[in-house]
This record gives sequence, C-alpha cells and structure tokens, in this order.
Amino acid sequence: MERVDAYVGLGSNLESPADNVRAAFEALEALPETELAARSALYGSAPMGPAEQPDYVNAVARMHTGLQPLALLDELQRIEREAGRVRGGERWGPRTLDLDLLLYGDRVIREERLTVPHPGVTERAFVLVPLAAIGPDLVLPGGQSVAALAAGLGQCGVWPLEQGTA
Ligand code: ROI
Repeated sequence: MERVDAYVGLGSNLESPADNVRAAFEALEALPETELAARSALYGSAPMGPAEQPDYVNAVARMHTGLQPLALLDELQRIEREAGRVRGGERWGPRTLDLDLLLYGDRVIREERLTVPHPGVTERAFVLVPLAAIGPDLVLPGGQSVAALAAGLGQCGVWPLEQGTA
C-alpha cells in the first residue's frame, strides 16, 4: 500500500488545552495504516475569531498514512468526538479539540466534506509556524513555500510552549 505524507493541524482552547493536544497526538499515533512521523512543539496562540475566548494551544503532526483522504477525515472527526467536541457551537467559538487535515501529499481536493490544502494554511500563523518548524522544505501543491509564507506572516500572536520532536 502506497503511503502519503499528510499534515494535520491540532488546536484546543478548553479544558486543559495542552493535555488535549498531547492526547490527540497519542490518538493519531494509534490510527491504522499510519505512522506519526513528526510532531511539532506545542504553541500558544491568540484566538482568531471572537476575542472573548481563551488562548489556544496549537501544533501540527506529519502522518505517513495509507488511509485515503476521506477515511483519514473520518478518523480525525472520530477523535474530535471522543475528545468531547460538540459540533454546531458558535462559529469560530471555543473548542476542546480541532483536527484539520491541512495537506495530503501534493493532492488538491475540493469536495463537499473536504478542502485540501486547508484554506487556513496560507494565512494562519498558528498553522504556518508549527508547519514550517517540522517541514522547513515543504511546498504547497500550488508551489508556495511554507517557510516563506511563515516568514511573511511572522510569529505574530504565536509563542512556543515546549520543544517538539521533528
Ligand atoms: N484561533 C487560534 N489561535 N487557534 C485555533 O486553532 C483556532 N481554531 C479555530 C478558530 C476559532 C478559527 N480560531 C482559532 O477554529
């Protein structure tokens, strides 16, 4: 079975966010046909969206996976549910766990359930900073360099909480 490098963004700002993100890394590590190839450091970040919510903890994982994109999305949504995530809350409101499929190899996917690359990849520092940290040579399907995008945004509103193991 051919395996692909897929990148997943992790975020939480409720109920011990750092613990939620660490537990999510463990859940990602347990997925079938999948190896957790790298995990970024945990970063703190100011909320994007309504300001009257707690700061977030964000991180990024590189998975080496044989799961197809929608099968991987199913698994990510199952992990979110098991972490107590309730869908249908306030738009851009606080959440116990958010897992976004950021990149799936060099595939471009536009389906009802799934847009890859994730639209946030090019504009969100809380995604780009950890992504560039574990994938300094990473290039988006459109040819944009992740490191250059991250440098363009700066560390604005994102701060490291610990060391990663890229
Ligand atoms: N803001 C930050 N800083 N980090 C997130 O992971 C995050 N996730 C979201 C919204 C509500 C858009 N804001 C966020 O879904």
